[in-house]
Amino acid sequence: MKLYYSPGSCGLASQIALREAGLEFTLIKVDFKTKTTAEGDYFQVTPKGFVPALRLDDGDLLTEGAVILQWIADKHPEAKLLPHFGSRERYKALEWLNFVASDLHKGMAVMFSPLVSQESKTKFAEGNLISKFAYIEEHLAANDYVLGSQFSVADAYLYNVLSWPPRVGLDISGYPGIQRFMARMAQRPSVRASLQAEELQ
Ligand SMILES: N[C@@H](CCC(=O)N[C@@H](CS)C(=O)NCC(=O)O)C(=O)O
Repeated sequence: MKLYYSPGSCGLASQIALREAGLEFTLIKVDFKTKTTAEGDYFQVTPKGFVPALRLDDGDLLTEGAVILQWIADKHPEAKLLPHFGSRERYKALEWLNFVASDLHKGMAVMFSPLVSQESKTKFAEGNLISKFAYIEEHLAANDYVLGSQFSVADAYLYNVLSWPPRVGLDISGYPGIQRFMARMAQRPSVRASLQAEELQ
């Protein structure tokens, strides 16, 4: 398998999940500016031009981070990366994956956009993102992981996106539950290895 990524971007969660599942994979770095990899034109891999993308051993390609995470978890149920199909806990996990993908991830993406002025970013953070952090804080103040005591791929995604605020000048050090969660995640061998592989440590 090949995971297409760019250092520090939203492919980190997929890499963490692949490692948690004990899977073999090759990392292929995508240059966002040129949309190329060592293999050539990234648009030939996916016309979306986005990471993450996972090339499966049978040649098929999966895109959309939250979907890649579910595929990894479902292909390797022994790793217990998601609750089983049909259970109430499964829908709780999907609820979080969806929240991280649609609200948090894309909200944070505004903060990185060269199309948005700093003034608008500051207003957006105050009017949109702070309430998201507060919601997450309330949950993590009472739970070690998104689903309670058990790690899941939703944690990988949440950790991934919550590592971005300091990069855009958003201070989240005042959320103790989030800080404890980030520290807990940073201890996992899968996370350490992924950060190292992306040369972020
Ligand atoms: N809907 C996609 C969005 C993925 C996405 O936003 N990827 C960003 C990095 S976090 C990207 O590839 N950006 C390319 C660019 O900015 O040129 C998903 O959830 O996987």
